[in-house]
Amino acid sequence: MKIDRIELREIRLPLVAPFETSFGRTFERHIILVKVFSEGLHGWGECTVGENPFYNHEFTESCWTVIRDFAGPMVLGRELESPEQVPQLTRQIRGNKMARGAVECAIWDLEARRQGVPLWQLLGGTQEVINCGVSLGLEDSDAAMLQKVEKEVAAGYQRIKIKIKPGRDVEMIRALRREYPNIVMSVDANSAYTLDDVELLKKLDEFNLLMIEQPLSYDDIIDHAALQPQLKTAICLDESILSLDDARKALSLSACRIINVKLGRVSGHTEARKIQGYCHERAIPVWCGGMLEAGIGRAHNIHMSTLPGFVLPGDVSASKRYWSEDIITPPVEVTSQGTIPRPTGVGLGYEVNEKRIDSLTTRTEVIKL
Ligand code: OSB
Ligand code: MG
Repeated sequence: MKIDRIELREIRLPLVAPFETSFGRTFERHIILVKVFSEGLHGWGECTVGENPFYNHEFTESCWTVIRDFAGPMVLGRELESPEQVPQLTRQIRGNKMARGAVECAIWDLEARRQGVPLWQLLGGTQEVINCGVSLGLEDSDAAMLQKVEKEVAAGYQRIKIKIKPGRDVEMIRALRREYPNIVMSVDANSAYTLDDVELLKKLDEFNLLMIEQPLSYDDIIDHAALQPQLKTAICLDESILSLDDARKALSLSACRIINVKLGRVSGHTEARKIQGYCHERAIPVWCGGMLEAGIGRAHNIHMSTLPGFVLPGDVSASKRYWSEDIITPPVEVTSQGTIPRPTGVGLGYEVNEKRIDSLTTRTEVIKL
């Protein structure tokens, strides 16, 4: 296949409720969509980057520039035998994986459509349903937090993840555990702590958590390796893992016992699949993380989560938790068992609502031969 045209657009999509992590609060998403064209067919990707360089170094504006000026031109007009060649074509770009991953994911969708198969099949997915959890943003009060937990437990989600930060950690989790002693619960600090906080982090061991996600610096492996043996609870790395090499290093240093895989953070399906394969061989559980994706990114996450290494519930939840109306139809829905059946249609298996996308678009750019 040869990519003859790439359309970029930015859409703005308000969240149904603000989402707060230790690094800030998001009210409205600014999302870049990538549509790649080849021989009369097309594929869709979504750039899973934040609006600010607060989760990692990338942000919407940096990705727009990197895709438009570098990643897009590097794949345009190239004869591709497989989407797995895309990381090679863009390897000259250092970092900026979310930008590169958006293009790579679009080409995977295109290839699945070209072959007339669902994307999960092209990727080698084996699971018929994927297991879903939710990620709950910070709230000012424990009462508000409890209410959100109650709602999502009732909806059937298999795991509840709570965002924490200094001052909203041990006592809040204690309060939630008092009401919900038996649910599968985890916490995510988004790098809000340092090794000076070991005593505080040890207190979390009391609460039978499935994992503590990314307690220390976003770019650290070594300090996590010092922390893990001091905790009973498994550490899960998110921000620190950008590649298979990072996963290998983290595991060989025992810096974590679980890995969160995010498509954008690791530059797309090719690398995500390598990480899950490596972990699966070693019985290290992985799960699919989320970046407040709209429907296209959400759909890519669903397909990735059918791979055999994805053994823990992911942050892949229903569209309606974030959007009054998604950009795909039907919206992503989750069963009362906390599962999503794998899509049956070709490519992403959802219809992209181009009318809605048009109405949300704030800028467009066409890259062509
Ligand atoms: O660390 O997993 C994270 C959202 C934005 C940035 C980082 C993270 C998150 C989430 C949300 O936890 C997960 C979701 O999309 O539901
Ligand atoms: Mg995280």
